[in-house]
Amino acid sequence: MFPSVSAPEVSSESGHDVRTGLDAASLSQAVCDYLYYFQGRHPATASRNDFYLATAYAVRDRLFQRGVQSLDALLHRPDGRTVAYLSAEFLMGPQLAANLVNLGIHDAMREALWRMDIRLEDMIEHEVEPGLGNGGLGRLAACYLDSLATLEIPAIGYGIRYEFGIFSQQIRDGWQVELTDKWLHLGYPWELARPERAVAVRFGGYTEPYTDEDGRYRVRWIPGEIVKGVPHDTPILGYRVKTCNLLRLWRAEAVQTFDFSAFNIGDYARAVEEQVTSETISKVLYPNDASPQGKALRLKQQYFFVACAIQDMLRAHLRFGGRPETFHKRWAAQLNDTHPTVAVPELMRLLLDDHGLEWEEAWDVTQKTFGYTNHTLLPEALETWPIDLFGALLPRHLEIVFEINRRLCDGIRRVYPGDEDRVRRMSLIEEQGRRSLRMANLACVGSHAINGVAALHTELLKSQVLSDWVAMFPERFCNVTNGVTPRRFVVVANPGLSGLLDRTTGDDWPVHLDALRRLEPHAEDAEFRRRWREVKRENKRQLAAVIRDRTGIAVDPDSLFDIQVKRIHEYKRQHLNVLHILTLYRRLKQNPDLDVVPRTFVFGGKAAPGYHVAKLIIKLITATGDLVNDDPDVRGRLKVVFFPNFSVKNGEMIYPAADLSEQISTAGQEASGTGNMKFSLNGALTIGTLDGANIEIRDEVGADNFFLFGLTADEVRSAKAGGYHPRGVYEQNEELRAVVDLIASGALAGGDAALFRSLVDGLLWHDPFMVLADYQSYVDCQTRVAALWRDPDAWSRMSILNVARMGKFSSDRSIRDYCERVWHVGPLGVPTEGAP
Ligand code: HBZ
Repeated sequence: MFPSVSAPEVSSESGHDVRTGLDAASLSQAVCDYLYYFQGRHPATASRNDFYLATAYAVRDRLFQRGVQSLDALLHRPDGRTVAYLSAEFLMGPQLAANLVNLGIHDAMREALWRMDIRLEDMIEHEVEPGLGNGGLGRLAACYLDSLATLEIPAIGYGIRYEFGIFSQQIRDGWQVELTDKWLHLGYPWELARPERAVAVRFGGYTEPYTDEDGRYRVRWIPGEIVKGVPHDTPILGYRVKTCNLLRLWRAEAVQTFDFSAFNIGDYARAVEEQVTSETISKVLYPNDASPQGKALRLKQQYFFVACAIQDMLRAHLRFGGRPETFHKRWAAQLNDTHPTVAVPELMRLLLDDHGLEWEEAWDVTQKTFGYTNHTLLPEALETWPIDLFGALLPRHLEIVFEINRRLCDGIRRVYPGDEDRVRRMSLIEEQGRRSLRMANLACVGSHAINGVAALHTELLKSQVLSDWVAMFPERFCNVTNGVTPRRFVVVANPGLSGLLDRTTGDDWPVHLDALRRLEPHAEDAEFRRRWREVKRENKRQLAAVIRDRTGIAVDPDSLFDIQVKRIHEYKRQHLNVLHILTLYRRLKQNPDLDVVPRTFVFGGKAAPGYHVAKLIIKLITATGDLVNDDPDVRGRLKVVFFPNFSVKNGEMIYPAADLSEQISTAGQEASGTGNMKFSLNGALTIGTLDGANIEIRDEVGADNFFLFGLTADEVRSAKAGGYHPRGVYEQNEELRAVVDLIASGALAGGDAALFRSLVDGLLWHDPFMVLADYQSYVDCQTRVAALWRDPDAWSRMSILNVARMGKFSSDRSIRDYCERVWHVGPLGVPTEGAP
């Protein structure tokens, strides 16, 4: 253990504490010092980026100060567990504003910069976010880091420092175009590279048996390739607490074991080639959010960061006096989906081969260490790796996997004698077709806890995808409904609403979200409702200005902002939303004097670059906008906007401006959704199906305050089992038929009837996501939405009640659930009941 030493006293000539002071004078001095002495710039000639970097560095000092103190506190309490959140994605969003809020120095920094004639808002606007994730799963990891720190749970997020994150999306001629995301090009000030903590990661080669000095049979792995993992640390400060955790992302670097001068030119080139190959591992995030590609590089990425993480954890454990067999008493590791699941055989390998544990003991440690969170029921999204590919890259791991599987299958046969079908289903190896390793099964067998991310999702996991596992290991299963951080998604994103909430309920709601219940009586106060609407109106005005700027489309802030932002996917049914828009459009064409509620439909989200139907849906949306927006019969009453490049930063502008939140996935498909929570927390009403966390949101806010439509998950199943004929639905519904025919006619595609043909045929003949089946129910529900909108007081009342009743959906509650049900940890590592 380290002796406790006090932090260094640092002050500038002016007497302000430039490294740690939180007052405006100290901050101003700190920013200035960074400009001069770190960046070599004079304030008079410094660019906006120079100021941004200097501001960020000044904030980062204050974070690391707390980070060092947090580590020190941890070292003095070596008996508790630290959470390791293993995730291939962390979608952190911009850091400046969130860190200022968490430090409680937003106003002080504004004042500090103002003294230098700089606007804090410009700095915040200038920031480029690291898009190191695809969507919900990556953003959830970021919300959980925020909550872990806020709840003062020691934790590290482990992942990959992709050089290029999720592509940046442009819309050209109505189509998505992908551009490389160069988030590092102006420098990323929030991280600190730690080259001295680099670790080696091995790939390929072969294994050989040997007998150790005690005469025991052992295996050694002779790798074919070694790559260096260099950690880059970003401090994660909790809200108004001292705890500052870490996000540790690994960058792949070549190991330079060559003396280049000794090589001839040809070999030099080959050595450089090797360097390029090694460094490719952390180059780019795979932009698929559902169907895994089965590419060798992706498996390399997964093993790369997991091997770095487990080595890092084991190193810390041993350094502070732990023994390999007590690893699980120090670390609780969570597998964020199956992507990090190779951690299971990796920990086994280290314990068996490097530390000489017996199988049973190593297995016990491993199972007690890991928990597995499943995020999807989509069968095509369940990861498998061809055995030959896996074995070529990780030969020792494959042997360990086979042994895990042998024991698993023996166990199944003992419990279910003669049930070979069950053995086949639960086996880690898929024997049909190309033999492959089922990562979800590996995650299940290697974890003591398995959870889904919303109540319905966990139920469906238990009754469908993982039913065999529930039968054999029922005690492993639990639900942890997702949550979102109210700090980023309300305090930072919606200052207008935050101020009103502070004044009305007190200012503890960001950490005790249930306190928003105190709003309920104010729903009956007409003056309060007026102020509520004013906040929303201002947010809409701001979004309208941004929409104009980015798309050229003028939208009316007084219209109903009806918004769907999320990844583009058939199961999320953006095209159902389009069918409704075209229904309204047709009604207006037939009767231009029809009294319709003016609406602005906003869409945003990325399509996986290889997912053609999703890209066609984007084109359908933009084509609908082209048709509707300037039609004189519409008279500006309907506007359709595709907001390009949806990201955390753009989300922070969009959620606060929404009146209506579209959560319209086919029931049984969306594991949870978290956008649904972000919208509702910002006062949008939800139109949604009984899917994912929508169900729980509706339970909380009350059925009267939620626009429900559509088939239930059970009804979807039986409709499909009974032979669903979308063509019949089309034929029997005149308005639906007209709308589908409109799309098929080519009227949205400059007369090109072929453009949307595949989409239309898909709906008419297959419609796996029941778009046509839910159409009428959706349109009817939208009619109820419009009727309510005409009564602003009734709408505001519902909006207030939605916010008031969202307490459950704070990620703080989710993290408390994980601590209790999965990790058995408490603040500062104090064990809770059930700890191993
Ligand atoms: O995880 C999402 C679910 O679709 C959503 O319902 C849930 O709320 C959220 C958090 O639990 N899943 C994803 O975002 N999945 C991915 O992004 C993904 C990324 C790479 C993959 C597979 C899935 O290979």
